[in-house]
Amino acid sequence: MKIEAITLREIHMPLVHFFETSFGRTSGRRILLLTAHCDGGDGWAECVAGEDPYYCSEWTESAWLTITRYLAPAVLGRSLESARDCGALFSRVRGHRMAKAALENALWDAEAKQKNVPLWKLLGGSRTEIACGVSIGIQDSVEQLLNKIETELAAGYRRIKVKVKPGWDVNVLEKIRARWADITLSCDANSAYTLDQVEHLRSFDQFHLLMIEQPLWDDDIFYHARLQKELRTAICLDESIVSARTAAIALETGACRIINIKVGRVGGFTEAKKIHDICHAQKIPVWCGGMLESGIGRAHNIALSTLENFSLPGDVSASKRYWKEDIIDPEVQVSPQGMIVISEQPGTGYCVKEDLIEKLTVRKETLRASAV
Ligand code: OSB
Ligand code: MG
Repeated sequence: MKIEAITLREIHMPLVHFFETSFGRTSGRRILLLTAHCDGGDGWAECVAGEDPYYCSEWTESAWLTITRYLAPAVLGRSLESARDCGALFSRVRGHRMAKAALENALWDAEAKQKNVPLWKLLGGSRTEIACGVSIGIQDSVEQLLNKIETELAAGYRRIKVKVKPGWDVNVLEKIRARWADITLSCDANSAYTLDQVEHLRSFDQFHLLMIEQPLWDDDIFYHARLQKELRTAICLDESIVSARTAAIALETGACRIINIKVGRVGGFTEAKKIHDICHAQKIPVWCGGMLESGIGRAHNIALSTLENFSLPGDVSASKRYWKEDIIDPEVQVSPQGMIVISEQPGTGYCVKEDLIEKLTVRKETLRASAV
């Protein structure tokens, strides 16, 4: 697979409904899309970095610069046996995992098309359909949140996750449980608490949640291990797990009992698969997280979710929850049973709507191997 050129572009897409977490509210996305032009055809991927460095240190501009100055030049003009091999070419660049994932995953997409196989099979997946949950942000009122939960349950989603932060947690969970005593429910704090709040976090146990996601600091596995000992509720780590190594440490220290895998956060499919395998060997269930992706990133999340140990419903939901019109065809659809059926087509099974993408593009740059 020879990498002849790379196109990076930024598109703007307004969200159907704002999304609010403990670190802020998003109303529209600035999304980076990367196209790897290879001799066997184009591969596409999305960089999931946010507009601001709040979820993690990467953001749109850092990803753009890291890709154009360091990552693209490391692979341009090269012939790779497989996408898996590009990790070694990036090893000099510390961090910037979302930027790395965009390029590596575009090569996985190109490789699947070149080999004429579905991406999910190339990744080693086996599921023919995947279970879906939803992540519901902080709303303007509890009433509004309850209405949203009602809509998502009616649509068939199999797990409801709500965002929490001090002041929007126990009071909210109480109202949810009063109305739905038995639904599969979890919460995500995006690091909104500290270890001083153990007693408060312990009070979440009464809601028999499936998990509490990332209660403490992103860079602290040790304190999560301490906290997990104090809680009956399983801790799920998101931000803290940035590599197979951090996943191994989290499991060895008992910092969590569930892991959320986001392919962007960990630097690409190769690392995501490693984390999946480590968890599988230790009987720790994983699920696929989301980053408010367009259809291109969403299609990659779907492919990853077919791996065997993705045994809990992911934050992989239908296109229409996010976008008036998605940039892939068909759009991602979720059945009334809360499932996405996996395509047998080569590549992701979703076509990229290049004309629409062109219209949404606000910035574009094509990089080519420098002539010798
Ligand atoms: O913590 O899982 C998170 C969105 C942006 C940043 C972080 C997170 C999220 C979500 C949304 O929870 C998941 C989705 O619906 O894509
Ligand atoms: Mg999370």
